[in-house]
Amino acid sequence: MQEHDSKPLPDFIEYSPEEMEQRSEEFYNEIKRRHTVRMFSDRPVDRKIIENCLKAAGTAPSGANHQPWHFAVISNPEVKTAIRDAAEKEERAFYEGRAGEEWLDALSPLGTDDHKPYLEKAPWLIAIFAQQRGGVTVEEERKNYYVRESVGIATGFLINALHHSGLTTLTHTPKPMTFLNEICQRPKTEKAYILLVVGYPSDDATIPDHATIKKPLEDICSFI
Ligand code: IYR
Repeated sequence: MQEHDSKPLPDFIEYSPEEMEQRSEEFYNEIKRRHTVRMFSDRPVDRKIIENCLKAAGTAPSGANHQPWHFAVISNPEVKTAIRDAAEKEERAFYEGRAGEEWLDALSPLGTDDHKPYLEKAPWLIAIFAQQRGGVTVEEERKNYYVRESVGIATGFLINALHHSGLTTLTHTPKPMTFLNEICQRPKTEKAYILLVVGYPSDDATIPDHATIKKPLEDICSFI
């Protein structure tokens, strides 16, 4: 390996094979209770929980460790209303035809439409931005690498952390999402990636049957 500054692996924990099997099963049992929810309660959620989950997201692997993400976290009701208004405007055009027949057909079992009340109701919105330029500190202005992969992994960590904390999420993707740059005051060099809606589910929350169809192991992997 090339000469570089390094330290011994600081915090790896070795488990017995039995513990490993148990932990892997427990993790699966926890993560399979994660469901995308579109019916939120307005019950408040402490900022500290959101901050811990964002710290977890920030540990994700990334291209050259440049951590090319920014999380704009919104709880202000006026900002939420502005986001809802802008998102519903785009979604109206989407559902009125911009999506095309094939896409709308794929969405029909989910029951989604241009009505997005959760953008005002849920206590937290997290607008996730992908940075084309940056570096290992925020002062740097270098090229970033594997930006979408890195931000996707960090978003996965965040969704997992929020679920583990006892919250539900919706990975919302209004199309286009460019309005988020202006509302969240982010530079044009950042691209809105996903708008995560975070909170408790409403008491009458449901999930579409369609969303519970998960491909079995043999259909998602091959051991070669
Ligand atoms: N952004 C729209 C449409 C939508 C698209 C996909 I792909 C989904 O899995 C769900 C919805 C909306 O949020 O309604």
